[in-house]
Amino acid sequence: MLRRLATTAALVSAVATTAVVAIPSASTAATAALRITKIYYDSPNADRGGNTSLNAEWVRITNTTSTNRSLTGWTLKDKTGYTYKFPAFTLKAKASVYVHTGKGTATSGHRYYNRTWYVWNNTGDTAYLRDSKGVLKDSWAFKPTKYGYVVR
Ligand SMILES: [Ca+2]
Repeated sequence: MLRRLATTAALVSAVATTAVVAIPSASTAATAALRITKIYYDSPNADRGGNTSLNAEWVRITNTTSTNRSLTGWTLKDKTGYTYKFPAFTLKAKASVYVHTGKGTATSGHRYYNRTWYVWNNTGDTAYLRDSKGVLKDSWAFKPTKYGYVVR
């Protein structure tokens, strides 16, 4: 009986190991051309909802390739479903764009959700980057750090 349990445990372990190995290889995250590279989910100081504070909360998306890439119609979304949708937009080769939570004037490097309250949960959240067809291009489930941001 003990032996049988041990065999079963070994089998479960082997299956679990296979699953763990399979997830990264099936994911596009590690090699995503357009990648979420930093999330400042907890803006400095108390969350009082001022526009400066809201804009200190942001997500950085990086074009890791050496060619310009269109982000037109792409969306950035949190777990709750708060969505920023890119209008006609091109992210240049090796460039990054910051998507801020608050209001502001959109530029080639800074975009704005135009929200009046925070998007990214200080207790951890998930960011999803999808193309104009809704295909998931990158995602990042993050846990809080002592820095208030996560980077990769
Ligand atoms: Ca936050």
